[in-house]
Amino acid sequence: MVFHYDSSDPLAVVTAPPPDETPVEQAAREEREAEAQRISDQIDEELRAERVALKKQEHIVKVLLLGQSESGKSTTLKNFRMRFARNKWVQERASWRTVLQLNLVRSVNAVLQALQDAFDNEEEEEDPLPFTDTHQRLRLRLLPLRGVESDLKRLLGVKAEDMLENSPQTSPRLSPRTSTEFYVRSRNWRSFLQASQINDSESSRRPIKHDGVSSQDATEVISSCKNDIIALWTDRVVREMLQKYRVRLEDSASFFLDNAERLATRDYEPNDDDIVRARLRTLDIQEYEMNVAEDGESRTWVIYDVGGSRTQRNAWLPYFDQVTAIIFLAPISCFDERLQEDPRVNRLEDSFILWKAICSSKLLSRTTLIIFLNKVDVLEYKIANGVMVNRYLPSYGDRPNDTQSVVKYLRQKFKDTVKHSSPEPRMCHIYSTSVIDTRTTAQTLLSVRDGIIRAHLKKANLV
Ligand SMILES: Nc1nc2c(ncn2[C@@H]2O[C@H](COP(=O)(O)OP(=O)(O)OP(=O)(O)O)[C@@H](O)[C@H]2O)c(=O)[nH]1
Ligand SMILES: [Mg+2]
Repeated sequence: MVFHYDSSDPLAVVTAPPPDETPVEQAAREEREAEAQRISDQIDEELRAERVALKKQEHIVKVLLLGQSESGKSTTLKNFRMRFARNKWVQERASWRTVLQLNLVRSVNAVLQALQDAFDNEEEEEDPLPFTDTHQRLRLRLLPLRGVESDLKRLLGVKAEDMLENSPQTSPRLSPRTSTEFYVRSRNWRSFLQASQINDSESSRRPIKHDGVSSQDATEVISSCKNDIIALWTDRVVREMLQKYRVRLEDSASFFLDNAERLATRDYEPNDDDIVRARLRTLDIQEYEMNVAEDGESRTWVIYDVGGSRTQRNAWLPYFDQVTAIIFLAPISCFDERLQEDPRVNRLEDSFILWKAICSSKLLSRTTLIIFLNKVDVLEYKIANGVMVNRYLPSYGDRPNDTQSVVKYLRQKFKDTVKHSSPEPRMCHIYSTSVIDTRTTAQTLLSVRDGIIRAHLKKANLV
């Protein structure tokens, strides 16, 4: 660009070329000016792109799943993916096989450990359980599953030192649970499996080999133990033993054991109901992007799944910024349970403390809040088995000891917390859920989607 001197513009004199400029100087000046213009255009272009990106960001719906450990966050994420990212979900289905085999084997080993401890204890009992040689034989025949548990963990990327830390505890009388939870870095396990897999289009069905361990060998051992697993789990004395010692197995252990006939076969392929039961503790923050359609329009949703145990909660804060909605998972069946990481704390109380902190956060004052009163099926089971809620929750008083009344009571408590702790008045959507029930959860998620979108659009219009 060349500047022309215009005496009518007082500023033109400042930018005008010197009157005695030589042709060489003029060429150099014009080159400098062209370069300056190029840089200026580039900056404009970058700013424009940034604005477009920001605009796009505004359209992205960000959902954060929060709640204590084992509340059902990852299970809710699975339901989201199953409903809104179906193709990818179906592609990944087979890769859950190793995780489900591990869940089954861990459940069997937990029962075996309790059995061994009971054998030792019963010797001193006045009225011992009627154990027979069959029980000893079953225990011996199922011993190889210990090795299979380590092998499957290794296939999923668990390191040797972590296995030691996560080995079963010994005394059912002293510990409410027969085994502490194992973990794999859940973001990595699938890539770890795939890296160990033979590469071809049918890879998910091919045997996996890693470090001298083969998934085929593990599957062989599991299927050869199938009848013994079923015999152990359906044995009357073993059931009595579990009750007598109040052995608390992991939430889905009975599901895996009830389904051993199907899970412990050579050609086992997981279905959706199995996968929502599969347990892998989340240790880091997982981010899943999916396209969610509503009224013919598709929008990008990013769902963040966090680890819920106390040591993981510091990592939540950075995600509070810019989040559209929070789905808080409160397992209402856990009124008689304690936190695994701090056995002094009742799990329901921990959920209320967390919920109060979320409601009172100024950073989240404009975030849509949704709460899932989860594990209603477990609550129902406990009540059907005679557990009295007011024994653990004195404030429940003499209200009826039935599921509906407990849900109603707790729903009101969570609602009251929103009202009393939020910095400004706000709505909160409350659902009672059992997120292992994929059909009913799919309906809930549609309602959740509509609620989030409505609030999102309303907020966008107000800005
Ligand atoms: N019966 C029953 N089991 C459930 C329900 N929701 C979750 N589970 C089971 O509870 C276990 C824990 O669920 P997760 O979704 O892994 O829990 P989480 O909140 O992600 O836990 P962390 O990753 O440790 O923070 C899994 O075995 C689930 O299948 C429910 O509504 N009913
Ligand atoms: Mg999780």
